[in-house]
Amino acid sequence: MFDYQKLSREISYILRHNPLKYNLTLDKEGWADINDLLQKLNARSEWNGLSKKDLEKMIASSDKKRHEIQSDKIRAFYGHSLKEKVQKSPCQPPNVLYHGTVEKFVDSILEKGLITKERQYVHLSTTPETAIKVALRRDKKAIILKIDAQKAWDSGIKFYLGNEDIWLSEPIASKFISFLE
Ligand code: HQG
Repeated sequence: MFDYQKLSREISYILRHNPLKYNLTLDKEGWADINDLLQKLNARSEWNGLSKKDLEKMIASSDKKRHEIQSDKIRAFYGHSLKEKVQKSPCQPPNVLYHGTVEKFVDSILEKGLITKERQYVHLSTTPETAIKVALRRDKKAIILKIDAQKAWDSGIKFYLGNEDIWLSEPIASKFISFLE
């Protein structure tokens, strides 16, 4: 039985930051060949015996979708840290997205808009529920902002699909931001 949390971190590292170190090539959309990946991992004693079934279990047992498998390929969702390289193309977002934040940031957000801070992109949620969860990581009281994603996209701000709960974007000017009633 493998430690799937550890495996997930390891695979994120390989696919997001350092595929070359493992002699893996990713295609334009970030996909790596599962058999190549397994071969590299199996060469290490810790992951000896690892199979595709384990990768599937790893994804199923994670609370967040960090990876996806399609037939014989696997890729990591991206956007979590500054170092990550985006391999996907911009993508038109839903009309409205949400951002969960906390009271102490509100004035600054209304002044400067949403900025990326330590990340490569601003994280936006597809539902208010997800935005609330993101905000509650920081404070007991969540502030939920509504983003006019359609207008932001029309104005040239780029959006990228993160996973089914999260979209990523370039900084969002305050004129596209309102409070969720
Ligand atoms: C705030 C988790 C002042 C912003 C979750 C947020 C999420 C500003 C904080 C993902 C600002 C940045 C991302 C401005 C934005 N002035 N504060 N102009 N603009 N902020 O952690 O959105 O754990 O970088 O509101 O699932 O909280 O990484 O972003 O409070 O999707 O897997 O600055 O983190 O995923 O904080 O969370 P973060 P976030 P992982």
